[in-house]
Parts: sequence; structure tokens; C-alpha cells
Amino acid sequence: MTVSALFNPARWREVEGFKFEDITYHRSVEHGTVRIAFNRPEVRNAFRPKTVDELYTALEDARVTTDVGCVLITGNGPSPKDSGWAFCSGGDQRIRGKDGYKYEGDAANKPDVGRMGRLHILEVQRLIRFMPKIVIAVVPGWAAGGGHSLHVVCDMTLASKEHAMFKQTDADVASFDSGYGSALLARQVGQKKAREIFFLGLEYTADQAAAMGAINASVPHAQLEDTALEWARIINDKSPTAMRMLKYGFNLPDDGMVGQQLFAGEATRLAYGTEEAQEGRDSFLEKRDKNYKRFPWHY
Ligand code: S0N
Repeated sequence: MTVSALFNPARWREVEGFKFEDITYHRSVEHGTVRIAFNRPEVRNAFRPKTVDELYTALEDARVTTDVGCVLITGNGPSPKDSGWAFCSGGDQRIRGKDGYKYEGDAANKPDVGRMGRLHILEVQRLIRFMPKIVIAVVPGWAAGGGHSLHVVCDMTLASKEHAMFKQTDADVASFDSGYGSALLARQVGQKKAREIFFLGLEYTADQAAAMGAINASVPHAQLEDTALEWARIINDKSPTAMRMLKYGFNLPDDGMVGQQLFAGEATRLAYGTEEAQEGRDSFLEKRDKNYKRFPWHY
């Protein structure tokens, strides 16, 4: 089965143990990189609840796999209908219920209300944001609506020079991201530009997006995935601890106390490895006075 016209099967193997329908999930045969791809090209890779569940599952697997340092999120294509390319066109508008729940088919197929009564694409956004791995959006075509917001929340974005298009349609369909999708975008491209993107809903090419700092690079379409894999190789050669501290450091000013919590948690974890921390633990366990005198107050 052809995964995508840009996918090179010699460089990937399918990750075992999952039965996904709306996404594909592969691991590089060369380094600690996974490729997670929307696989609904006939609807410009719009996501339905099942898609989001699968995306979350794959991302969580990448998060807890200790020899994975980089995650590529992309969209398979082109569309069999019209050869159009997409990263993701956001929430599937065909199944958006007026009660806020999303389901397909008749009422009997409606999933458990408690489980689905939420916009769980936002949980995916938080997982991307908080996971201590570097996540790259690899955009081969349209990034629209919630798909646009997903690329915004990724650590970096590479896009097809010929086919990638960026458009924020949220206000057209009355389904809006007033969180990371807009506020973080404003941090990236500036307040005026971010407001233009949302308030006018204009279409931007990869070159235009790169010029405004919304993406890292506009890459010839045929080289998009190879370039992403090369960037991922470079990332995987770096110090994992340095990379996670850098990611959390970049996040911190915009993530409030949650950002501080993540950064501080990492600092505590690192401190646990010191003799000083071991003295604290051992003095308690040995029921003796603590003695930190041999540890300098570094300047
Ligand atoms: C992406 C666009 C600009 C591409 O235009 P183009 O190339 O002209 O292709 P089309 O002919 O328009 O599309 C090809 C086929 O794909 C279907 N399709 C495309 N996008 C969607 C979609 N999002 N949902 C369902 N179907 C889609 C087309 O209908 C067409 O099908 P056929 O061939 O059968 O006619 C253009 O397609 C476009 O503008 N798409 C819609 C983009 C959009 O508005 N997305 C939703 C925006 N909102 C969100 O994503 C929010 C996400 C979310 O879950 C959420 C979060 C917070 C609050 C609420 C929600 C929520 O939505 O519930």
C-alpha cells in the first residue's frame, strides 16, 4: 500500500502494536525519529474524534519511547479525488454536532457523552507542547483551521514550497482557537500579523509564511520529507537533557505556572542526581542530622 507520494518506504518501518485507520505511524530505520501522518487526504486530512484519539495514542507512544528524540507530524497525500495536498484542514465539519459532541452516523453510534464532550484536539496540542521531544510539522499542502493551530504548536515547521498553503478559517466556521492557535501565533509573528491571519483569513504560501517567521523553511516539495529526516537526524545527535531543558525554557514565558512547573520539575530531577540531594535523602533514612557543610555555595 502506498502511504504517501512523498513517503520513502526504504527509510521507515511501521510501528507495531497499533491498528490505526485515520493516521499512519512509522519509525525511521536510521535514527530515533517517528513519522505520524494524517491519512484522510480525501478531506484534506480533516480530523474526526477517531483521528484525534489515534494521533494522541501515537504521540503518547513517541513520548514514552526513550530512544525517540524527534517526532514528525505530516499529512499523507495527494488526494485521490483531485490530487490536492494537505497537512490538515482541522475539525471535520461534516460531523460537528450542535451540542459540541462529534459523532458519525445515527444516534446509536454516538460515543459515550462523558468521553466525547470535549475538544480533545486541545489535549493533543498540550501533549505536543509538553512532551520532552522535538516535534516538527512537515506541511505538504493545506494547513487550515485546527490544522493551522497544530503547526503553530509544533516546535518547528517545514513546508512545501510548491503546495503548502496556510489559512486560518476558524472565524468562517465559528469554531475558534483562542488558545495556542492564536496567542502563540502572535508570539511567533507579532500581534498585528496574527490578528490579520485570523481576522482576514487570507491564504499564505510557504515562502510568505517563512518571511513572516511563521515557519522555519520553505522546501521544494520533492525534498520535503528528506529534509525533515535530516533535521531529525541532527536533533537526535544532540544531548537529550539539553534539548528538553531548552524546549521547556522556550515554553516557560508563555506557559505561565505550568511552564514553570515543567521546567522546575526537570531541575529537581537533575538535582536528585547530585551528592547533595543524596545527603538529604540519606540523613533522613539514617535518622541522623543532615550535613551539607562539604557542599559549596557556588557563585
Ligand atoms: C482547506 C481548504 C482551504 C482547501 O480548499 P481546496 O483545496 O479548494 O479543497 P476543497 O475542495 O475545499 O476540499 C476538498 C474536499 O475536502 C473536504 N474538506 C476539506 N476540509 C474539510 C473539513 N475541515 N471538514 C470536512 N471536509 C473537509 C471538502 O469538503 C472537499 O470534499 P468534497 O470533495 O466531497 O467536496 C478548504 O477545504 C477549507 O477551507 N476547509 C475547511 C477548513 C475549516 O474550516 N476547518 C475547521 C476549522 N476549525 C477547526 O479546525 C477547529 C477544530 C476543532 O476540533 C475545534 C477546536 C476548538 C473548538 C471547536 C472545534 C470543532 O471544530 O469542533
